[in-house]
Amino acid sequence: MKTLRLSLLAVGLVSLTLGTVAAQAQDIKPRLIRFGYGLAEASNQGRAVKVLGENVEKLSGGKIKLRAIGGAALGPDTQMQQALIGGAQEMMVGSTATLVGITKEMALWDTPFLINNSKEADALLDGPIGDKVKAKLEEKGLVGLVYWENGFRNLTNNKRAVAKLEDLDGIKLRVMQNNVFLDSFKTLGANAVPLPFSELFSALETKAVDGQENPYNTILSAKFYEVQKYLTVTNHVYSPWIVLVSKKFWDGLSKDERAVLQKAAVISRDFERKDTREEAAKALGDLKAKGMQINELSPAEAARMRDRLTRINATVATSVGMDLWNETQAELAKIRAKK
Ligand code: TK8
Repeated sequence: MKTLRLSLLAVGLVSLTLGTVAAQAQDIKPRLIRFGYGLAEASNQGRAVKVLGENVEKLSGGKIKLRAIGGAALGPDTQMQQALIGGAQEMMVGSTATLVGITKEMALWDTPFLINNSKEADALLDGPIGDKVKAKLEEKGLVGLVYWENGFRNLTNNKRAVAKLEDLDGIKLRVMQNNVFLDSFKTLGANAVPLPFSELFSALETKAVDGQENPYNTILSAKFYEVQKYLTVTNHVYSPWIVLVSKKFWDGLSKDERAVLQKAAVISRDFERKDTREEAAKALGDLKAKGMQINELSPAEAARMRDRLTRINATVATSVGMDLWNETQAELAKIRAKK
């Protein structure tokens, strides 16, 4: 009898202990963030996602984990944006240009030649204008944490070296799924076709399109040099990436958890910009070594292209709203006056 009672007690104790362990495990089970991105792991985007993940984990004391899923394995930018809005995915990084269908103000960043250098880019994006545009995402179910650098975009194609506007005639050029880009390249005389980034390499390889435009870093990391012969230095627009969180997920986080994500995002941003700029500075040499033929536009031709593209400004101003457009111009003047 005594033995039975003792063993019952033992069973009771064991199950009590197991129960507590299970409850604790429940408490400390880390939150999992599925973080999607479009470029390869071996790219400026992939490297920065890794830094973000490490910092999220470190700053949360292991309570939040970030699972990075690159190469558009979770779908192109537009599909991931919808997954974030619906709450089926927690985070992503992608081009602001593909967000225009959701938040029209994002088209501001598509304005050709809006930003002249990295100092202007950082000041504008991290300042009140960048914040204002980012804040517009919330009513659409997204939270924008920080802007990363995609970079100044340049033109590649497989038909001919583009030395003047007329050389673009008839070139079938992939653009992002965005009307400003579509209009810009139509205005320049190219046959512009919108395509998601994830389909671009094979479209170039099968010659479904002749060319595309992206920063040096991406031309390198996406191996476009394997399927593109000519690169023209145009720097026609500065393109940002934006780190996004699903608002549904964000709303369920504690204040501390939000602070962790915000802080890790800022660390990743600072890393990403430095890394991207270092890579871009030597990428042209690397692309040349890979066999690309590179040309710069003469000052006269660059001016003609710029002139033609400024026709797009009026369209952007109308779609983002005249107030935001004017505030942006004023902010840029302020940034440029600061030496
Ligand atoms: C990556 C894209 C890419 C962009 C493009 O998902 O589509 O050309 O420059 O960086 O967002």
